[in-house]
Amino acid sequence: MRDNSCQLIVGWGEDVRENRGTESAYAGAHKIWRIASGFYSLLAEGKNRSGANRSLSMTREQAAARIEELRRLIEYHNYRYYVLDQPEISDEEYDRLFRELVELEQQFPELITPDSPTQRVGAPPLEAFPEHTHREPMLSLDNAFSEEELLEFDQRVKRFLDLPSDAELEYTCELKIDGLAVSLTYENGMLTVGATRGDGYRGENVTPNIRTIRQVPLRLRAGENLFHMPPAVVEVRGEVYLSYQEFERINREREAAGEPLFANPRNAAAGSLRQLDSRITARRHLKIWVYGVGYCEGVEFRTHWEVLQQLKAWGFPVNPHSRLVKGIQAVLEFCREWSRRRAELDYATDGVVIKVNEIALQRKLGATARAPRWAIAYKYPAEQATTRIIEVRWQVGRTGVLTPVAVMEPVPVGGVTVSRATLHNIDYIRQKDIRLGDTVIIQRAGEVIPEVVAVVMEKRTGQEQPIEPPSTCPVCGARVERVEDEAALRCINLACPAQIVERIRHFTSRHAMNIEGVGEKWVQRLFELGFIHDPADLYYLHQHRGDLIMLERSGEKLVSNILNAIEKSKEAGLARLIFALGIRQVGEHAARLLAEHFGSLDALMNATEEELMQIPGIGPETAHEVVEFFARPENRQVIEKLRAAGVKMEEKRERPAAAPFAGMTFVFTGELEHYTREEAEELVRSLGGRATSSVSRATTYVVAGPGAGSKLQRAIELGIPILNEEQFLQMLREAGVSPPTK
Ligand code: 9MJ
Repeated sequence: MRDNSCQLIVGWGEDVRENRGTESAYAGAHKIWRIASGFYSLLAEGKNRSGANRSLSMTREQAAARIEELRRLIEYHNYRYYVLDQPEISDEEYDRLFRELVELEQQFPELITPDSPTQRVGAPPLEAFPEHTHREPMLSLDNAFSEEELLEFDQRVKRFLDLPSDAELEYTCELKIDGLAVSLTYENGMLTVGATRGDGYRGENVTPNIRTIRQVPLRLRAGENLFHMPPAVVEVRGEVYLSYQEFERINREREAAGEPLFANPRNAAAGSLRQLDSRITARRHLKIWVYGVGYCEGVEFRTHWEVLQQLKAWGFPVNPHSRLVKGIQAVLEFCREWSRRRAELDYATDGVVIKVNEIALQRKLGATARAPRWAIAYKYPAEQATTRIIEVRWQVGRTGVLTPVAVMEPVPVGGVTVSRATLHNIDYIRQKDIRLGDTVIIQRAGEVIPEVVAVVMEKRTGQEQPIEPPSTCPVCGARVERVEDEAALRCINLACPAQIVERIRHFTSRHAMNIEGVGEKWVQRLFELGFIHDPADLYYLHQHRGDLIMLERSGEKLVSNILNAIEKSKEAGLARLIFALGIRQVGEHAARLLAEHFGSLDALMNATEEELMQIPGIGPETAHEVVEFFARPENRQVIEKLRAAGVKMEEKRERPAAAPFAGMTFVFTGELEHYTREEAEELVRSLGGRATSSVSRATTYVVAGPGAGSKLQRAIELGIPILNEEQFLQMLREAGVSPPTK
């Protein structure tokens, strides 16, 4: 791999060069001339003389011109090598150009700019990643787990677009890369930000790490196929990944160094992209495939296929297996082909992404709060393997639920060795008649925990033992109760050490308060040693600094890092704090809705169930759990301890509370052109309103379309305002919802 630049700049000892064979090692001077035609004449000289000698005699202006020339040449050759895989010059020639640039920049450091190829090798470590708000949200994709679900998607799209059910739409099919979604912002053609997806709205600004990915252009190329000048601003979306080869190399090195291994390439890529020290990222050789644009100012695309071609012309790697097809049958063919052929690839894919090609149709289809309606991710069938259950352990979660986990003979499944799988709950065990010692089929799909799916009955020997649920908690010995209407067993002891540890662990976890360095082991240890009893105790750990340093496998630096991370987390923000509290039913999404609606923890703590249920996206169960949680004195006590420690409990509301229809009741009658009645009712609810089927004095508006009958009559009798569809659409627009254009 052409990575010697690292050694040149910081002098690392490790040799990460990979000999790519002689096909690339041909003299390319004449080609450089061609590329640089009209611009430069210094290169030939540079080959005969040392760059250092020459630069000594250069004026600043000459140096600036040469620096610019070298940057363009180096980026061009990076592009040939890393994106096209068609190098034009040998590694030695490339090195010479690079070295010359380094020397010139050393001599004229004021000429170093962020888009210089020398800036790809990693910068000094950051304290933390700044937050980055995406100009356009990075939505996730709905999934299809079977061909039937793909056919349904196709029908749904056509229904929405008012097309006949046998119409053949154009779709793009792209391999679904199993990596990490990122957004790269270019302003006037220059890379300014590289950010992770985060929650879709806000991610982490990991620009120094993104820069280390050689395939990422630091400036957009003005390629031959260029249709447009670089847009003023464009967000380019893609997936960062690690090749299997690189993943294995990293794990071999980690093994040799006695470090824990990464479970799969995706985790390794995530770990690498989230390195605060980008010099470490640079050594991991991340790669990227880009597949779309988010916000884009000044360029209009007609089709998604055109977007992909433009991305290629700008110099990005676009997966060569992407295909434009007509009709859903051709999509199914593509999916079948690649679920067979995925093993040929040197990177992990977990499905196929299918997108409606025409952008005008994409606009008409729009998006739900979660995902676009014009795209779907077809997931390859789960991978399965056979192994034997050796033991069953009952794990106690943070809410006390006991989950049976099968410990099995290790077995590879889809490239990962699996030795544990969930048995879900006791009903599942009974239904499948799973016993200790059974040979079982396990499967794993994507990120979900491996599960036991069936017993291989032919392998039964008669020695297998039934699996019995414990009557007492395996950790604290308290009584175990069956949760009403659920298959779950729960340890009733809120003070159960396993529950406490899990609650604190959840509190510190990445999507919660994100306290780095305080993972499973430390939480367990600090709890066992009596330093922490609840999450708030973390913020008082600094009082025990001396004791902590004296612990085994501890030390000044480690304790400082931990205490700093804890201190920093005080500013994590309200949404994270609400999620971190571990209220049942309140996941990340609900926590964000609550934070945006209430703006402070105090306001949330005083909310009633009715108020909570008014928030679009918050249902009665969640509302109930929230009120229950804050009614408990022990929870309020923890919150007061957090407050006293200075944990931030308020948040500016960046988006208005999304309940513009709060207090309104709608009745729909007759046909609507843009929505089915169910869709319109759902929309009203999502905006905080109510939708009912009969007209009464409590009705705020009746929306009437063609064919309206008795409900319209009743509305007239009662004097209820009647809206036509266009007036309703206008209300939606004012509420920030753009209706599908038909
Ligand atoms: C992946 N993961 O390869 C999308 N993706 O498009 C491709 N993801 C995507 N497209 C819109 N090829 C949202 C996500």
